Amino acid sequence: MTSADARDAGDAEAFPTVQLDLPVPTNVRVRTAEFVKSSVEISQCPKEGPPEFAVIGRSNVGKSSLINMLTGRKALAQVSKEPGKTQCINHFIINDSWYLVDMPGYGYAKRSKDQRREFDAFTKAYFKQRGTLAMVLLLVDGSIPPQPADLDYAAWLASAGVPFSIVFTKADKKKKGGPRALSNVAAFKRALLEARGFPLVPPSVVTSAATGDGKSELLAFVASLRGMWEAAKKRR
Ligand SMILES: Nc1nc2c(ncn2[C@@H]2O[C@H](COP(=O)(O)OP(=O)(O)OP(=O)(O)O)[C@@H](O)[C@H]2O)c(=O)[nH]1
Ligand SMILES: [Mg+2]
Repeated sequence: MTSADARDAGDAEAFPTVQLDLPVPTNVRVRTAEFVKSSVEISQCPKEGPPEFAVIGRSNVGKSSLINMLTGRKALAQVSKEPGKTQCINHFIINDSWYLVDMPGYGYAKRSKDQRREFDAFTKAYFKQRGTLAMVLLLVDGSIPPQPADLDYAAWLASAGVPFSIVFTKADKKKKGGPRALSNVAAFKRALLEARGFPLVPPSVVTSAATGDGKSELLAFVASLRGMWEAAKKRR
């Protein structure tokens, strides 16, 4: 363990974190993953049914890459060095029983203001209206210091009552900000608590689409949430 890792581990324990009472995960493994459809309007999205896990985050943060990493498919979701690649809500069905949903990123400077507003309104409406949305995975680049746009998005999700967890991406990349800077992951959590007034830090996983780090942890987390979803459905 490097000293930075040790500091991360120490900090991780120090943050008050939302504790979910999750069932033991079953059906963790991805056996099949298929593209279902792209939608530019909520009315075009597949009929509500299976639980959905939607991936959101700044343009270029690695949303599509994460979906490919989780499903073990190189090009299921389209990845690009150019930001703004994903322009629709894309549903992928996993094991014929749950959805991974790829979303257009926010904060892409080259889009016009109107276009940005349109994408933003569309994804936010989806988060508020979709009855089968189990969890939003908010992706945050772990290789750079906390960005206001990501903190703003987390604050919006919380204020709108949308359940979300944080997936830190690009853990393989060298951290920017100098050796004495707080680790980016810890700094982001601290900013949520201190600058944005969160009482607790949402659940989080550190990942790399390049190395596969965090893959089994995130799949197990999602499987537990599906277990919780199924149990809640039986009670309804
Ligand atoms: N080193 C490294 N690069 C990554 C990782 N994840 C994504 N990338 C790179 O980051 C760039 C953007 O990845 P995408 O998956 O297309 O990002 P996105 O969030 O879907 O972007 P938009 O669809 O434009 O919103 C690509 O060049 C990826 O190869 C990672 O974990 N590590
Ligand atoms: Mg994308």
